[in-house]
Amino acid sequence: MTERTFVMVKPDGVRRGLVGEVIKRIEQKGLKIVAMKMVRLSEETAKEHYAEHVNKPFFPSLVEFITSGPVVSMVVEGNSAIEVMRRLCGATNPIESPPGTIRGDFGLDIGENIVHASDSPHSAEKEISIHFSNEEIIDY
Ligand SMILES: Nc1nc2c(ncn2[C@@H]2O[C@H](COP(=O)(O)OP(=O)(O)OP(=O)(O)O)[C@@H](O)[C@H]2O)c(=O)[nH]1
Ligand SMILES: [Mg+2]
Repeated sequence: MTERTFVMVKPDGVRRGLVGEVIKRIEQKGLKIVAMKMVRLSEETAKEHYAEHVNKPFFPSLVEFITSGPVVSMVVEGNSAIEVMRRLCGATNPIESPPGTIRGDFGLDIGENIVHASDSPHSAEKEISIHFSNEEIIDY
């Protein structure tokens, strides 16, 4: 089933020059990027994006990190795009993420794991609407 998901290269990924690497893997897989922009998230947007984690001990550092520099935000479309993007990213903790995944190949730190992808259809819809207006998403 064709789905859309929200993907973001996090500030560590941008700082390390991994934007192209992430985009390459998305394209190689056959998924389609239908919206993309570089932005620096406001604290408000960051808190909305990670609202599910508001009571976790790592929430303040998570918000501080995700607002620490520019991110590259995307809407990615394709067959089972939500599950496929999660598989391309790998496990939350890069130490447990197998080689071949983005986090497995490039990360070592759970707090700086390079990339975000929505974890469910519900999250995808919510996150796309937080980060993009309808006009920014291109049908092609
Ligand atoms: N320091 C710390 N950070 C955590 C921990 N669990 C999650 N995080 C961070 O919080 C982010 C969001 O957590 P989750 O939504 O559970 O993980 P995820 O869906 O794989 O990652 P995202 O794509 O960023 O949402 C993760 O990407 C981590 O950077 C933890 O136990 N300790
Ligand atoms: Mg998550």
